[in-house]
Amino acid sequence: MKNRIVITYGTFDMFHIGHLRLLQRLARLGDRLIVAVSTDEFNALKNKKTLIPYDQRAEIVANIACVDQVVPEQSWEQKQHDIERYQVDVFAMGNDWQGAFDFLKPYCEVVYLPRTQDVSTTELKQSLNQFLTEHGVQGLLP
Ligand code: C2G
Repeated sequence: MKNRIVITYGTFDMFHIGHLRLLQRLARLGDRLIVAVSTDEFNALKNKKTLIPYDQRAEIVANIACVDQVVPEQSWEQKQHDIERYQVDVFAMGNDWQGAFDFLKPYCEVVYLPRTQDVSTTELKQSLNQFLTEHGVQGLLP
């Protein structure tokens, strides 16, 4: 019986409980979880500013117990290729991407899971900036 392979994609900047809960839920969808972590160059394409560089974000995700493999996400177009290359059965994302990747349905199952509420990198930065301001520290996070 073929191992059921799950893949997901993301930046995973300032790794937090929302990321962990999603990865844990994704891991339960199959036997093997592959995570494609967005490179710094690809994040620039996504207009996404990150605090933590790719090599550290990738190493953190690779060391999450439920993650079996980390690969770089370098383009929007690589998903279909990855599905073939890694013999993926399930493509899954948080539902802030609901419907965005339905074009992959001919190649594998496409699943969108509810996001973890009340936590995001943006909210973490806002809390940190508030903390810094309250303690009179300049140079806030972008
Ligand atoms: N996520 C979540 N709950 C949160 C925050 C994030 O479930 N509180 C999920 C997102 O839905 C996403 C994953 O965690 O599936 C990674 O989130 P980001 O690092 O913000 O990834 P993103 O920038 O959306 O990149 O090609 C797809 C993109 O690379 C996705």
